Amino acid sequence: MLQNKATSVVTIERFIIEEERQVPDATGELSGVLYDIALAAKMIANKVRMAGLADILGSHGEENVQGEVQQKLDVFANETIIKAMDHSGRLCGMASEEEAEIIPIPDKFRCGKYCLMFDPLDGSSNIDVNVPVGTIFSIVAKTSNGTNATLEDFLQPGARQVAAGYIIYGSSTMLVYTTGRGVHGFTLDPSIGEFLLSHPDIRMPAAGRYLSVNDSYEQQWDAPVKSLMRQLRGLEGGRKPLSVRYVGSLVADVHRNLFGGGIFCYPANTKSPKGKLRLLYEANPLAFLVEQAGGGAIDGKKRIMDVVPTELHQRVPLYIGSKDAVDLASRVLAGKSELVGT
Ligand code: P6P
Repeated sequence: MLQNKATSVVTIERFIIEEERQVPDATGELSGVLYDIALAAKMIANKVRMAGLADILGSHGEENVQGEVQQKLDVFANETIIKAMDHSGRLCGMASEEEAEIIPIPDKFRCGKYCLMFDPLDGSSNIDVNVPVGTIFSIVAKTSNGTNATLEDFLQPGARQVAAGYIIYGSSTMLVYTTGRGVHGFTLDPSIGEFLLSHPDIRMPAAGRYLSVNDSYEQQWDAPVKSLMRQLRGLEGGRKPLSVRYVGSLVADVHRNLFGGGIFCYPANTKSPKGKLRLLYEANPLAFLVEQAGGGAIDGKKRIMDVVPTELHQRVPLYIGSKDAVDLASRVLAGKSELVGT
């Protein structure tokens, strides 16, 4: 189903301002954070686009907090976002997948009222083989007293997000975001260095076409998960089988399903008993965006955006996509399907 296409040239800056004007008590601070994210995205896109040419491929050699070997582009993306955001006076702190602790705003800069959480370059292990990678971001308002953000400000349920989105660095660079007033997509025109509105009011098809899952973990799943995957594949329960599409890059898989409909699943398994994906800067922002587009996102037991975080880098199982498929997942994983265990 082709999404409605924009019919005139609208830059992301103009769109953000027009959205801001619809919010009576808007101060323009959130708009400023979104501009700054778009700027950082352009700088990262430029580097990612050239990755195959410059000698910045290969691992940076140092391990990040996840115990993963960092690609140099990971480091660049992380530093680019921090430098683009830390002096604006709109944030009171940041949290990154690449940093063990929260990132304070330097004393020389003013603090604002928002906290930014981000995965600077998700799926970066795909860079060397030219597979799309992405940046994911989530914004919440500070709730603690005092000027600088505390850990408490970041450990808010996803339902408290004021904005969220991602940038996908693929055949084109797209920025897709929501502030709770629908989901809108902007495509970077590199010839003028502008993100132009290309996909206003994105709606996720209710019935999906795609199943995105790494079933090399099948032996490590529990019975309800195995039954869910068999039902999604049309092997039991009489459902129309979904086509399996798995890139291994979260943003790419979710982006495709956003337009084509479908479900992305990263269940808990014996290797990752709490799942692999991160709640604060992967599951929550994508859940906000997908719900705004008419889809759903659960951890297998509850709505992702209702999970109360306890740690900055905590992991969750993730089932995200078209409402029809996520509702099935919810029933089957809660043991409400007669097929479980067959
Ligand atoms: P697996 C990439 O490393 C990532 O964090 C996500 O982008 C992706 O969805 C997932 O891990 C892939 O994990 O275990 O299937 O390789």
